[in-house]
Amino acid sequence: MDKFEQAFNELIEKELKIEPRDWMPEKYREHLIRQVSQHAHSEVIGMQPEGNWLLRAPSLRAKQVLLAKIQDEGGHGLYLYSVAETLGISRQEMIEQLHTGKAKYSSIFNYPTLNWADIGAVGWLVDGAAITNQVSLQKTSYGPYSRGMVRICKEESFHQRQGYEIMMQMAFGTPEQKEMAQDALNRFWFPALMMFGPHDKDSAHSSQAMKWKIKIESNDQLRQKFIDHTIKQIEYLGLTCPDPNCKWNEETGHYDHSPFNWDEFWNVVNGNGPCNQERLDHHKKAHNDNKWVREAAAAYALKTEAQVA
Ligand code: BYC
Repeated sequence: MDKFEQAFNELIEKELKIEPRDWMPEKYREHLIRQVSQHAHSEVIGMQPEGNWLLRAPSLRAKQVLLAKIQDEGGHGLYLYSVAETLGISRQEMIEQLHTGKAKYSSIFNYPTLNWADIGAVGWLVDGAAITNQVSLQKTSYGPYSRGMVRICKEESFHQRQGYEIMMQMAFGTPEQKEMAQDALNRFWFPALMMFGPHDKDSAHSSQAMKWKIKIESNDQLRQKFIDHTIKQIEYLGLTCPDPNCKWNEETGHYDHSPFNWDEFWNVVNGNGPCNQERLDHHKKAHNDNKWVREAAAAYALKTEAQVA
């Protein structure tokens, strides 16, 4: 082991941060590029199911709050693309990887948002699951990713509250609204749990990610944490968990759950979910339509640079 590798290992061992200027193993760099770019794509693609309801929000207040949330998600994407760029990949390459299917984005965004209660369920469950993971990632070993997570988590907490507020309005509203809230919970419960990825035993990247402290907690640990605190929120709403086996287990000190439908998960991850094609087509079109903006910004930057010189 040379002195660079030793220095890297010591930083990991002491739970100090690896910074862009530091030496790092090529595999560590590649691992982070994969995870962070996929995280960035998720933030950006995640704007679509919510954007779908902007023009149909039930009040001006609801519209303003939703708009602010969606703009935050775009901002999260930008922080994360910047984090990935510090590892030596360009934004353009990352977008190409998304468009060619080489890079993934979270499975959850391939499900449709059919009505306003779904917007509540997305904010509450999807952002709730995202925060559970991201709070853990605040301690990740790569400095820029860790610091990005601190800011993102602050904003995600507002997003989760936004979703839960909608759920409260629906669940404590008319019987029809309560029914819509229950239906949204029924449809989003299992897909939200699958956001944490496959079981630890089937997770290709977890073991190495945990050795490098990129991941601090495993897929199953985080999923269980999310189930344990969300059940109480379901009870407060007076709704029913769609999983009949989700019962408190005195022995484990956690809630049990039914087996997940991993065939459905892999089907969605591999591009065959209800909205995969629509999400990618929309992104490609927006990217092409906005080419002139990128060109104008680049030309302006060049002009300004020449003036300064
Ligand atoms: N969807 O070895 P594994 C948000 C892939 S929230 C799609 O366990 P890893 C937002 C995985 O990439 C969501 N693919 O992988 C919220 C790998 O395939 P590749 C974003 C998934 O990386 C509200 C393969 O399956 N959050 O943005 O150790 C509004 C094997 O899995 C999924 C993050 O991205 C999935 N659910 O663990 C708007 C958090 N799960 O790459 C936006 C950062 C697994 O070999 N990411 N796969 O082709 C992570 O923490 C980890 O990457 C994961 C997966 C826990 C997601």
